[in-house]
Amino acid sequence: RIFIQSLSEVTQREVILRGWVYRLRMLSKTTFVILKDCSGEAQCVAATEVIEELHLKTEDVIEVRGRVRVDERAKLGCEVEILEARILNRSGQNLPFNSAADIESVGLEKLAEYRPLALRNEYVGNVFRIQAALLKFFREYLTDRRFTEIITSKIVASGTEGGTNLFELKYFDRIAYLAQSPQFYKEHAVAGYERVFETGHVYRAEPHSTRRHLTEYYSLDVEFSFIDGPEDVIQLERELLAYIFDRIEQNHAPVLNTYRKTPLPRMLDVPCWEFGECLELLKEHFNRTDLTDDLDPEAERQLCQLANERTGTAAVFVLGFPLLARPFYSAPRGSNGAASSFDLLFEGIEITTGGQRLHHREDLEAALRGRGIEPTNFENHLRMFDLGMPPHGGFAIGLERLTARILNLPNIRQAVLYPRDRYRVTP
Ligand code: AMO
Repeated sequence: RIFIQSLSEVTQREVILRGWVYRLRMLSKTTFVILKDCSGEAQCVAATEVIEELHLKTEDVIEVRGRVRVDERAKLGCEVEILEARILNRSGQNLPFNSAADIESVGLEKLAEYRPLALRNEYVGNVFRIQAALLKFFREYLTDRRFTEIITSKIVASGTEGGTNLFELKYFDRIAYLAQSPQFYKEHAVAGYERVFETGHVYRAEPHSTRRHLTEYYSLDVEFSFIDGPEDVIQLERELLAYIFDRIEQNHAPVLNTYRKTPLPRMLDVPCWEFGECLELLKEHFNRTDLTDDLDPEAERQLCQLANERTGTAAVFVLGFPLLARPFYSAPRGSNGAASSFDLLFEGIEITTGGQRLHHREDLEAALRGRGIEPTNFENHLRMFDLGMPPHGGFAIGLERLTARILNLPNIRQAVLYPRDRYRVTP
């Protein structure tokens, strides 16, 4: 058996191909079968009566024995003359759509409901190929810089991010929670390894169905020690994303260009604006007087628009959010109530939160008390800060949000194989 991608290397030879019938074009004498495997699409040709006898239809799984012959008109520069075709499995009758269909008309619901069929479609399938590449380059960059990959538990005893969006889990005779993020574990791990990263699912009980929220998403977490301030963390993220985007452009340009018209942002040039400065810009340019301690989705879009006008890149780091609006582990920035905590706004939406963390146990205890939380409730976390905790910081990127922005997908669900939201737990 040979993959379709290699057909042009074996012209005049007999080959065996296996795949799906992607398109069928029946003329009176000849039928063109566009066969698809994991490497591409090939034009196969047979007498129409042979195909009729087989009752072949699109989406059937077949094996073809054939001879490869040069044909300039075919996409690959060659086609396969079918000598024998065998059905490995028939697809069902009346499928809800055809994998070669114009996918825009199909709708998100059906695409998720009939995933295997959707994945055979170029436009849908390539989203997850690019997503896999993002993950690969994320791992590659960090591993090459002495970051150790860690894998931590998603069944936990407390929330890490504050707020009420925790999923409760009946855990034998007690209550546990699904992890909102690996925040505590990655902080513990930097006291052992100095530099760590983790990729994995995390859970947020988001009751609202929006285009940017999932209840289960994939978090790309980074944490490292011996930083001097949040700027070091921001710079690492610039360099990491610059590396990932370079690799995507080098290796996947033709696919990328089918989704976006503009090149990927030059991440090394992304500016960093103070939160207070952002509020003033929003007031001046968009008459926004309603914001105090956080940005809303509209403000994120507006700041990206301003960044684009000023720097040619629709991305900006916003640093110095009000301390009390950020989780208790955030380090302060100066003495005016700001946090050493930032967001990265990217083409209209927040894709990252990060910052410098508190690393002295007393400061963490005070931060908890300041939020009305009794530190003893977090003793299992706090005791790790007695074991030699260096100054550290890090960030987390939501993989689906990053994928959706890069590929210009309006809804985050288009960047998840099996989306989970308030109303969906199947398939
Ligand atoms: P935060 O809660 O801001 O920070 O999450 C980090 C990033 O995760 C993504 N994200 C989501 N994606 C899809 N659906 C959701 N419901 C959702 N919630 C968040 C976003 C966001 O920027 N521990 C910190 C990170 C850190 O400081 O290292 C944290 O979890 O892209």
